[in-house]
Amino acid sequence: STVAVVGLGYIGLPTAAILATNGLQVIGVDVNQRTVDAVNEGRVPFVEPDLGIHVAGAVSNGSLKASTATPAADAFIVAVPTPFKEDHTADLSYIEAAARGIAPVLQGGELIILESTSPPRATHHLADYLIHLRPDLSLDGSGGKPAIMLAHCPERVLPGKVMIELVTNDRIVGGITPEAAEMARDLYATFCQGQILITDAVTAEMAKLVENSYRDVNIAFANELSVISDKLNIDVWELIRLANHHPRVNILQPGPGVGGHCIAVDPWFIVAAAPDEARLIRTAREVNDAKPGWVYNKVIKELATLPINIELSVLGLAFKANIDDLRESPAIEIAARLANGLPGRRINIAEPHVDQLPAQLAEYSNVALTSIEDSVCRSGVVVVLVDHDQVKALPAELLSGKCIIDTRGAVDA
Ligand code: SAJ
Repeated sequence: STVAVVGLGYIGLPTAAILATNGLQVIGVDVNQRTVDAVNEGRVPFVEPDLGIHVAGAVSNGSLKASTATPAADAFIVAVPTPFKEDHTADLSYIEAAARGIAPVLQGGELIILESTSPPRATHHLADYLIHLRPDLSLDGSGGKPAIMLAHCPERVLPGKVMIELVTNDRIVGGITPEAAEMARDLYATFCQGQILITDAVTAEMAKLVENSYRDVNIAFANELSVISDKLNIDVWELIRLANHHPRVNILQPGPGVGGHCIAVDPWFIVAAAPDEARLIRTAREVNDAKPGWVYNKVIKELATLPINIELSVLGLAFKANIDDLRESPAIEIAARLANGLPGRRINIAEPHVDQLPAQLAEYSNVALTSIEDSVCRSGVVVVLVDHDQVKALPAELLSGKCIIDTRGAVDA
């Protein structure tokens, strides 16, 4: 059978490639002609380990093709962005655009799966929108009209381990109807070795949001502890290490804030759906969003009494350790505020995973990109923002005598 995967990004392209290498005929659909051309040449337009081999193999044996037009197919997987708007509600316009592509080619009997992380009831919204575009079809065969099968199957893969986690993770499949859920389960069973758990669409949507909110709330707890510990003048890392010896306590690690495209976004979809009830989830977001500003103020305070020729070292820009992804990074936010707030003081930024400063920092003449060692050696104050392995490996001698603000507990000071 044939599957059309709409949206060839970080989730859609790996899913298309896995389906194609497991015996299905797959057409990847994307609005971006360059993405389509790249895939048709067997190339991957972004970095993800092992994805290239899968795409190249599937394209060369003819099981994967890409197109800007949505073709007729037995199943459709929608994996388009669902960013959040200024008011923290989700922007469903990409899902609606995907639906406008799918609607004309439907005949009845097709399976349509929404994979994008979505606010509660987005799958119902997609279903209703498709029926609005195609009033000759139904969701359950009512009125004698042919049915289309709608389901939500949220992705849960960790960037950097996508090709492994796609196969090994358990999957949640939520149907608008039980028949839709069963059809979706059969499709994922072609490549998923984990358990496939069946539920309704809204519960599946919430499960994904809750997983990331759970992590956000727990990181907020750690971040709040770091601020309290600073006030009480105790070492938060020792505090957490000791408390975690309790058999039922497992506190996460504080940091400069929460970055990435999921954990800092998804909890807002729950808050938007239940604003009066989601108090803890909202507060956790606020605690984590406040952390970069707190770190900034702390650095400014340390530097206030130091002569202007004492340089500042900033270690790490990525949103977490050992990746090159700078988008939505609290480290960038802090570095940019420091660059702006410390005119005349030289700031030596080290980020071993990039070879040029990102746009947010490039305009400042007081900022330079350099190596970790050089950054530390020339500076009197060192701010650690990312616990890259190279940062953790810094020898203690290099750091001795310097003022160190370590937001990750990464260095041995
Ligand atoms: N962080 C801390 N302290 C910690 C753990 C993380 O400050 O103890 C920070 C990180 O530095 C980073 C942010 O939180 O800035 C998020 O990093 P992460 O590793 O927790 O998660 P992501 O964003 O890379 O991926 C998450 C994963 N979700 C969960 O672990 C519940 C992944 O499985 C999801 O598929 C992904 O979000 C997604 O796409 O939703």
